[in-house]
Amino acid sequence: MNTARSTELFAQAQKVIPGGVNSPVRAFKSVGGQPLFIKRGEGSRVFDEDGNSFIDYVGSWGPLILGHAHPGVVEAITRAAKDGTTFGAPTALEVELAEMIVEAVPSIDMVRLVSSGTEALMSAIRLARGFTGRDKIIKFDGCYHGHSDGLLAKAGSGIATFGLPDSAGVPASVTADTIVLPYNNPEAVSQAITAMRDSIACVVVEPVAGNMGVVAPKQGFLQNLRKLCTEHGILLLFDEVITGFRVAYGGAQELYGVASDLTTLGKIIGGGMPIGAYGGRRDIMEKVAPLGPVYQAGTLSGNPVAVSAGIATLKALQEPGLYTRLLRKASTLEQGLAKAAADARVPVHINSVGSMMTMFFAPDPISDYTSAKKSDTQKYAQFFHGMLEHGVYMAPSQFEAMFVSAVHTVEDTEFTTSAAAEVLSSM
Ligand code: KE4
Repeated sequence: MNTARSTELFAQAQKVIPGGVNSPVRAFKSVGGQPLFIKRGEGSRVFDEDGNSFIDYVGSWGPLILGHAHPGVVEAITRAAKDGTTFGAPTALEVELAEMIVEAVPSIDMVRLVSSGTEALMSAIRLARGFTGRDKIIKFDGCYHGHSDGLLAKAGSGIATFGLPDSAGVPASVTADTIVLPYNNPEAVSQAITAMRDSIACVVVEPVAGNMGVVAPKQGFLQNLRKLCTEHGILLLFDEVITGFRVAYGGAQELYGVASDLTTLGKIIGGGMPIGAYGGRRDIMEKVAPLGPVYQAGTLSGNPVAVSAGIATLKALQEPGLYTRLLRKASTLEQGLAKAAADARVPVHINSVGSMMTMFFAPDPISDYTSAKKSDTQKYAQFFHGMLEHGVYMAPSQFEAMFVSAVHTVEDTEFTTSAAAEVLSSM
């Protein structure tokens, strides 16, 4: 595959951008090789600077449930931009998107729009602390909630001990209030809450984990979190930046029938433009400035261009039967990949929820970060590059989700599974 132009651009990029990328995972560090510079996308495909074409399952890490350059979304962006890109003043459009979100997620009475998922989580955590007057938070190992200091924490020595910085530059004093527990482990949560009693402001969780690879909540895990939080006056914060409008129109809350007190959103609600949101119970959201004492602000929060892209996206997602078709497509792909691996006798476990999935190169089922880390990342890297050579762009990391969009075709699925059969049998 000719990648001369990407190679040239990567050399150029590394001179002026750290690692040559504006977000680490794009650098292909965990799969080796050099990143491809993408020139354009259309539907289920991306085209790189050297003219190579790929069926895309990264989907920009989640936003592109309608595929690349969806005509309705592009038209909405163009129309909005022609009227001005941002005013720093309220607009009717952001009210329309807020109303659509409130209508889609019953637990959200009010919502504040921001410009990234990180900003949404950072703000929601501050709000949970401001509302409860408590400082500690619980997060789960392997879950990622953006890069604000308090959430870049790894597990401490034991249950209910304080978290340790998971990045240089994060003070230990900040992660001391972050407790990191194993995902899908109700006992650990009960122990931590009993030990820390009424000093915990919130439990933040990806209701379907996407950042250790896809890991679904075990039966009762989310319901147990709901019960414990209610009993102890702890706010339950569902980070639905990935799952929101992905696993169902109402997100994981609709899929699993568990309502959180606060929810964060991003990705899909911006239709590919920069956006984030946090929302929840009215009595909690009324603590947010200028109404209440919890400060949060943003120059481009709710800007008309991103909001218009989001509105167009959510309107398209309301098409009857869309999620059913999406699930059927994803299931067909999953079965095809699993069969290809079985025929090639390569041990894999595929975890999927709706149209998000991960193919773990591991002999045993994956239900938390400890088991996910047992995956053979070398094998995954080999698979990734083999698929790339065959014109299929998978996630450049074993520990990420891949996404099927509403515009992936049957031919895409067949092409992908036959490519996988060839690559896996050569491994
Ligand atoms: P952003 O700040 O990247 O918009 O959102 C942070 C975030 C919050 N919560 C969840 C569950 C997320 O998955 C993310 C961001 N996801 C990563 C990859 N899974 C985005 C890709 C990247 O970091 O480049």
